[in-house]
Amino acid sequence: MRKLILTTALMLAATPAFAKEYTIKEVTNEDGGAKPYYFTPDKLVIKPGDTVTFENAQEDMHNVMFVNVPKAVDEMIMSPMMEKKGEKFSYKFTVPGTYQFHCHPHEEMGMKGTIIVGKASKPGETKEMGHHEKGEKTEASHGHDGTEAPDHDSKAVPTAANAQGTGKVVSVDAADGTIKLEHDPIKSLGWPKMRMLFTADKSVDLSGYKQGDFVSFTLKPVGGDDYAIIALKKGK
Ligand SMILES: [Cu+2]
Repeated sequence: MRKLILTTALMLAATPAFAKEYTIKEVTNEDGGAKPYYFTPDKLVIKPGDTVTFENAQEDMHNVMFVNVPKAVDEMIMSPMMEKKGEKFSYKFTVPGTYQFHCHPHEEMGMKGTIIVGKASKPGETKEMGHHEKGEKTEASHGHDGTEAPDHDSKAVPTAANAQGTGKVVSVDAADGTIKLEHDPIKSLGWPKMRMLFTADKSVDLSGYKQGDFVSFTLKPVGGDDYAIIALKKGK
């Protein structure tokens, strides 16, 4: 009997008495500037059992993807795309360690953050989560029949099919085969209006384009999260 009581006491001690709830906001700074998109706070230290809620601070597109997590985490932690002010995504953290996350549409603009649960992970104790896998898989299975694996999560994951877009030319480097565009939102990829540098396929002639031109274009996934322009024409 005494043994049983002791076991119960140990179990109680291991369970956090008061799990806390935290909020991280996803912010678009309308004025642009050096930090147009960010999470706030972008660093958080919590205890196992605590819950973090990500909340969209305005009408804009953001999401949350955990890209590097403790090895014992066996699921992809990822929110659907959020578009409306006040939209939320919550996750309860139970595995201790260091978690790194980003907003997929704004990753390249530095929209990312870190959550430490209990104790920071040492080097080698975390793993990359494969949110790139989907694109690579589709790329690998890019057969002549054009069939794609069924998409059970099309709301949450940007699709890896070709995508159409429109936008305005910011700059062109025809010799380098790159073009910077301020593109309009691309719904099928979950991308908001953004400035992005694209590589153009060799078949695309960039020499006739200049700053300020309105363009329509087709993007093709080329592995990971990268897309190349495979067709380009003037006008929207
Ligand atoms: Cu974002």
